[in-house]
Amino acid sequence: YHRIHGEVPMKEASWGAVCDETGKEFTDIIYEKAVGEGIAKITINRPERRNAFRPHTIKELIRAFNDARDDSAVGVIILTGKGTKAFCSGGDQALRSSDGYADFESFGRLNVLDLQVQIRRLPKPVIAMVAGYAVGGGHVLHMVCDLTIAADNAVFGQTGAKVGSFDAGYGSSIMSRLVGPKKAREMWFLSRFYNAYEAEKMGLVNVVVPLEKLEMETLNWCREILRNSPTAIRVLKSALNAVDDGHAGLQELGGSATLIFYGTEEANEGKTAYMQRRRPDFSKFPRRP
Ligand code: S0N
Repeated sequence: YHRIHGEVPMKEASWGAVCDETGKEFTDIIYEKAVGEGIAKITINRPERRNAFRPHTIKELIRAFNDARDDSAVGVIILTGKGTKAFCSGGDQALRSSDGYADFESFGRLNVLDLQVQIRRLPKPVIAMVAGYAVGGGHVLHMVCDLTIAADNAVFGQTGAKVGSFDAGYGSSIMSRLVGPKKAREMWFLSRFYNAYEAEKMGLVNVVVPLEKLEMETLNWCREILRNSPTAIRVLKSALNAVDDGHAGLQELGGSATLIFYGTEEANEGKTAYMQRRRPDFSKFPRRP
């Protein structure tokens, strides 16, 4: 039979809070998993700063994403911001120094770049759930996610040229892929903000929904994904990124191929023969056209 879009029943999730790996509570993020469902939700929790991130925020995000990656019960991850005013407003400008962003440590960092790579390579879909502003480094974060569900109050834009910074990595190359090279230049050179519907038209977001339906709609997308083959999705994610990510993209895609190959009798024959100190017999395995 043919399953049609929207068949997944609409229901709220029951969220359970997750601590960090040492049992301590996170300070700059909220990390939750939906009870009985394969959904993790990571929320940047600095609403008084429009969810701007400091190095510590990024460290916590990286730990939460690591946990979600390693938890085989999790199949899809939501990244969002606390409250309705902002998804994320980028790097905390109050902490910007001459060598990056510095909080407790005496040296600066741009560790958000590590987080971007982590999201990109994570073999599970990451969905940005955006209410309010997704600007600056916060805009780049939603772009590196696999899908973006936007509330009708969402606002998108890059501020780099205005505040004296730029993301010449994924922030430029992925944007150009998403909206095309001319529009990408417009976004970066003019530092304009775009509303949710303009962003949808530009190809920056998948869908725009009323603010009050944002989480429900995002959960629905998660549940639809979770009905599908995790291996197919894993390989598709790495395949969709492979060309743009060059050697690293191919390595990710190749890793998935190896993982799948390990599950075959043919691969097992090689390992078993080694362990039994005999010559492997691959003669029975087909040399497919
Ligand atoms: C988001 C905006 C548009 C919201 O405006 P609104 O609603 O009028 O609120 P405000 O009154 O402006 O803000 C409320 C409070 O929040 C503070 N705040 C907001 N954003 C930030 C921020 N990014 N850093 C620090 N504080 C922030 C306000 O100061 C205010 O506080 P109070 O109440 O105490 O006055 C508007 O707020 C806005 O435009 N924000 C700034 C957006 C911005 O320019 N972000 C930085 C852009 N750059 C990056 O993100 C760089 C990212 C990065 O790490 C990087 C990556 C790769 C390569 C290089 C870099 C690099 O750093 O250079």
